[in-house]
Amino acid sequence: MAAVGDARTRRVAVREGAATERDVNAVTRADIIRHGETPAPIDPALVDPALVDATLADPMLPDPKLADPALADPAFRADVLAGLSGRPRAIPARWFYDRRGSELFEDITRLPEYYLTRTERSILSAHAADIASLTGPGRAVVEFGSGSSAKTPLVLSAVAPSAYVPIDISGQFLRDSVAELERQFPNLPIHPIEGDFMHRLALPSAIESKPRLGFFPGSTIGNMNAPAAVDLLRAMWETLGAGSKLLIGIDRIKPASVLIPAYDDAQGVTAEFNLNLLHRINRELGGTIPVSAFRHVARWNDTEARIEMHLEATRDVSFSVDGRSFAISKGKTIHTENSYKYGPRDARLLLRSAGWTPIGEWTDREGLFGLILAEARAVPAAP
Ligand code: SAH
Ligand code: AVI
Repeated sequence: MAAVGDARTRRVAVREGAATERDVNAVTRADIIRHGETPAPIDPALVDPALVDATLADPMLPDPKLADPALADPAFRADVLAGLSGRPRAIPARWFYDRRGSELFEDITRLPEYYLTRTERSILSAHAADIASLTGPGRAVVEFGSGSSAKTPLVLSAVAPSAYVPIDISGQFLRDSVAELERQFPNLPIHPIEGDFMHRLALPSAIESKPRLGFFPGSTIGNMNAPAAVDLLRAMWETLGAGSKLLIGIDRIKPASVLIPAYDDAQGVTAEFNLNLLHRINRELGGTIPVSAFRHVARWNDTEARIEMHLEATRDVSFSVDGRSFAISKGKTIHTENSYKYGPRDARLLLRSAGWTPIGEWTDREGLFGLILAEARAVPAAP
């Protein structure tokens, strides 16, 4: 999937799959109108209604897709049905990020216990000049899982980019953050891509000839296990190309007494973020899950060096999703997220395993969080 268009006529393509002309033209009228333009005629033959993501629709209009499970994202349905049928029960964390989930994640980033965001931001601010001197000007910045793009201005202001390509699965949130960045950087061409970065994504042709800087902040890499993380970093290498650079934020291993509260905060925002997945299943897949019969659980798994989030049934429950029946006994859980933490050497090894050579590294005074700049190099054979 891909997005094309210059800063004036931006189009956000939708859903996973190849970057076909058909995908690229699957835009919503709401998208065009919101950018203050006369709606361009869309060739109906090129628009597959099943490809138009509900998150792109005007939030003021009732969204028929959300009311009809038959129109729900097939990948979401498949992951949920497989995840509830499998043992242990598990649903991929990327499905947290509907509109509400993205908003709740933003609330998490402001929690006193969630040290990651403010620490990474402070590292970026303190070392912006070093980062800029190692990257050089004129690069197209490609951000993976851009979310609200809250940290992006720090990077864009420092590295004098030639273009910005934010990639995120949460379409409406992506569009809102692009609108905000357009106000802050009116002369910067921005080419958003709504899509799953775990799948191969074609970059906009407008940045074809430009050197690239990948930006992958927030320790989102930690939400993948090691094989998936290496696959993704390799795919980024292929997508961005030899000579590209990657600025990546990776959270570090630290005592459970710091980690657990970061994922189980006193105000219950992380619990709401986790439970929102069940609400999303009910909303989009016609589920009948009794959400109040589940509680949020955050555990530190020291052997795996990861925080695990689960939803635990507080009583025996039975429900249906998309017409299929499920039962979960009291005390059993649905595993909803892993957040892997890395020591500094582990993080560098992870990058090297995927062909990225670290060329700069920064941390905060307490060593809570690591920011690494790496270069896509052909790796020489062993000695
Ligand atoms: N980069 C931001 C947001 C991190 S939250 C920060 O540092 O604060 C993780 C973001 O990645 C969310 O915006 C979510 O929608 C997006 N995301 C998660 N899985 C994704 C996937 N598989 N493909 C694309 N975006 C994804
Ligand atoms: C996006 N990701 C890096 C967050 C994390 O810390 O693993 C998601 C999150 N889950 C609970 N709180 C925040």
